[in-house]
Amino acid sequence: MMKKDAVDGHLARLREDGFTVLRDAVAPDAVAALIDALDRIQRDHGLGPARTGFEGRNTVRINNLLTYDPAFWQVPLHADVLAVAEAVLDPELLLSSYCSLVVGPGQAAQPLHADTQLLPLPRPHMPITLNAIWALSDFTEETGATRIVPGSHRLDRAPDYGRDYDTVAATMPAGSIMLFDSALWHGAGSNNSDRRRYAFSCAYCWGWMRQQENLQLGIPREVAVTFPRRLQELCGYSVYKGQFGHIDNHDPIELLGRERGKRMVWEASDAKAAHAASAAAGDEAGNTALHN
Ligand SMILES: O=C(O)CCC(=O)C(=O)O
Repeated sequence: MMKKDAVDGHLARLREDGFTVLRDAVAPDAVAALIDALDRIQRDHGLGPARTGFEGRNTVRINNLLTYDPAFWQVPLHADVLAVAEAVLDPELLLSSYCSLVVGPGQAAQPLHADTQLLPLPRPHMPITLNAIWALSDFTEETGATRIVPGSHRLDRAPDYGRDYDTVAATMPAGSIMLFDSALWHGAGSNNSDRRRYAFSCAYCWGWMRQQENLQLGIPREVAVTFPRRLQELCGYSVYKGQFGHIDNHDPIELLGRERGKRMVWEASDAKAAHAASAAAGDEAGNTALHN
């Protein structure tokens, strides 16, 4: 479990620079197993590069990753990433999107963007989504480390599409995770090496927001029932503050066969009022007994 001081350090860097890096966050054997799983899934499912310039025609992105292999479940559940994400957002956060980013040799740099720039919010704004880029390969200038504009999450605009800006490469060794505020200007770098650059993007948003990927429809129920409870909640089988996301006054986690989920806010208010009334009645009885 990450110590509070360490969480605070990451929060301060996120506020100031818009990004922070967790070093040695993934053990080398876990990194190797995840790369093997990505290669196997790509082969077994005959998956190929993306079909748009933005996604990269020499970049393999596997969306809806949780449906492919339990090996991928651990990624959104990374304890240290969640500790920081919950501090930036809150513990009722959701998984917004989760995909692989395997940038092939020769892939040109991706246009700079901010992940939530299409949302009609005045900028700068509070953090609404926190992205975690998992480096499964060494992220160097040559292999196509993500390019970023430090501090750009505090600007009042998003970048113009396709324009060149001064950027820095978010270099980090394999096993590191870069967390960044979704308002930060960034994009995959060009891969000028002869190796594939393996990574994940795993983004978390507030529980009151619409997720980027529709995980409740995208993940078949028979797969979702096998997830650990926390992963089910992250995927949207949960309610925010006992209000947003309910189904007929019930927590959607119950649709996955879980025991009673969270109480809805209305029921909780009644329970609170009943508790207060019985406490007051108890006091009255106690006071009456004292005075007799
Ligand atoms: O691959 C990367 O380094 C970043 C990818 C990215 O920002 C995106 O696809 O939105």
